[in-house]
Amino acid sequence: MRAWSPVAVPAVPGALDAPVRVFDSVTSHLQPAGPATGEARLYACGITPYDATHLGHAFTYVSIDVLHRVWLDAGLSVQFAQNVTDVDDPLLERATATGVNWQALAAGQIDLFRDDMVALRVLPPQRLVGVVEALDTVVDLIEVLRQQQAVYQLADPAYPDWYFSVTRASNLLEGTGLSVAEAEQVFAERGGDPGRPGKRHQLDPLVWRQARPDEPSWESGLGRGRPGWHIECSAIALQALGEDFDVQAGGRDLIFPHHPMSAAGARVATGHRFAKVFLHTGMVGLNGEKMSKSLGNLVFVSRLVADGVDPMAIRLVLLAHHYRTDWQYTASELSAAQARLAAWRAAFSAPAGAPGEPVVAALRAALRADLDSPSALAIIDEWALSGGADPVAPSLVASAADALLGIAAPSAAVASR
Ligand code: 5CA
Ligand code: ZN
Repeated sequence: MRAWSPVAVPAVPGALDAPVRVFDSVTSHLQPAGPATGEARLYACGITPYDATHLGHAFTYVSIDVLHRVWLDAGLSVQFAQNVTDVDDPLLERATATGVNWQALAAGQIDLFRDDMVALRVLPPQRLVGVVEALDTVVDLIEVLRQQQAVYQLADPAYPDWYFSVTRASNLLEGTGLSVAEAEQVFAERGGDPGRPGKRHQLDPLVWRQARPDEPSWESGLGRGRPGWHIECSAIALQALGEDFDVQAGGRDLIFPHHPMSAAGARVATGHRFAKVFLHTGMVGLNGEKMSKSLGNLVFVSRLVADGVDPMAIRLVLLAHHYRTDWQYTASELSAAQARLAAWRAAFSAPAGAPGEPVVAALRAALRADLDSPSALAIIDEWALSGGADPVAPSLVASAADALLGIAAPSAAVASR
């Protein structure tokens, strides 16, 4: 499907000879991410489009966008793919509960998501792939697994669904910190069905669900049905990026079961690693609870923007938190970001400032060391406060803030409000 409009990224003079490192959840260590030269390949787990972009989603995608920008600044090209879970249980449940057509619900929410990503200046993926448009790819991957007897059909006469055999993949729980018993519990909480009779292993994930009355379904060699969740990302990522790509990214709620399950299916099918590094962002909450569609405690990007909040202030709220931390949104976060944005813009439009080169070098160093955006913001704060006589500094630091952090001068639309 169509992604969203491109976002211009200025080139920033100078270079830093340091690898980009991020924290890999599987090894629990900082790891180099992306090659030294050439092309970096990135997959981000996309939205399930049944509720507009909340600040939790925005935090995850802005964090991933910083990695994208840091790679570009390091001279790499970036091949970026993202899925959209445009058919799955929660979407269908919401459509039924609200009496709307599931496709119309998804289409409307995907449009809102695109608008929000543009407002937040998130660089678009080259491939934004919906599950519905990728059905053949998903079925083909399940067929490869079937030839290897890594999937099986349940002996349920009503609904002989297909499952992936997790015992075929080694190290399923590596890096999750979970015992098998704990994993079963988390699996049940996040869409899994550990207790279903007839499964070979309680953690086996559904890969193809036979058609139920009143559910969308498609013909395939596996019977009429629809894909399970994890296998969709295995198939879409492999198709868009190939095996052994650089980074698989998403929120921390995907540490288990989604990412290990997606990786396991892909590994068994291809004999290669899925991704080299698994990056996970912290969870954003409101009033002490994780912000989630099911809890309904959401702050929407589109709502804030409609209320006249500058999207760059929203982006600064998000960047003020390191991508690996869990945090709670409060209104005072927004006022602090608005004050910071005003101070930066004043400094960027001043006739002169303190020398810019050391600022750019420090920004690069902070961001290449595990995407330390809070330090990056502090570096620009300090520069903006210090003042100086260097006439090229304001435009140099402004271009670095734009290229690396995605914080740009007001757009015509925002300025005219
Ligand atoms: N479609 C699947 C991924 S294949 C999915 O998890 N969709 S989602 O709409 O629920 O979430 C989209 C992205 O936002 C995921 O990466 C998820 O981990 C992240 N996310 C969801 N809630 C939060 C939150 N409260 N804080 C931070 N990130 C979140
Ligand atoms: Zn995914």
